[in-house]
Amino acid sequence: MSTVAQCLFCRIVAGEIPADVVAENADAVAFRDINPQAPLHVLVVPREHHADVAQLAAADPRLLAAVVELADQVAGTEADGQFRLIFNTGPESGQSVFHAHGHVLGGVRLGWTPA
Ligand code: DGP
Repeated sequence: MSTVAQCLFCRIVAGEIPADVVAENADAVAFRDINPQAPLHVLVVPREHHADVAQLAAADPRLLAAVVELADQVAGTEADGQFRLIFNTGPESGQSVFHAHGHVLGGVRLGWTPA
């Protein structure tokens, strides 16, 4: 875990670390994953720091909805509005950055092999 000051995605939101930003608004930022797993692989993060999606949902459901809306907007532009939205939550799920983020995947027919 990192403090908010050290948080990688807080630093991307603040513009301290470069990222390929594809969309943003007052609530959230969408940028391309550094290690894409599909033709469309964008991360959507709330500007405000929340450690994971469950904590985000509990603290501010409106902000979670804003994250989902920005994901839909990006997929509408880049993947015909069809996408998978994944929020890894906890290390066992594969979460490695502890700032809530949705993986927006699309641009190809997706398989179903989570394990
Ligand atoms: P997760 O494993 O669910 O916590 O996803 C974290 C994602 O963040 C992972 O797919 C790789 C991506 N990532 C890690 N570091 C960077 C970075 O510095 N820039 C960008 N654009 N993506 C990053």
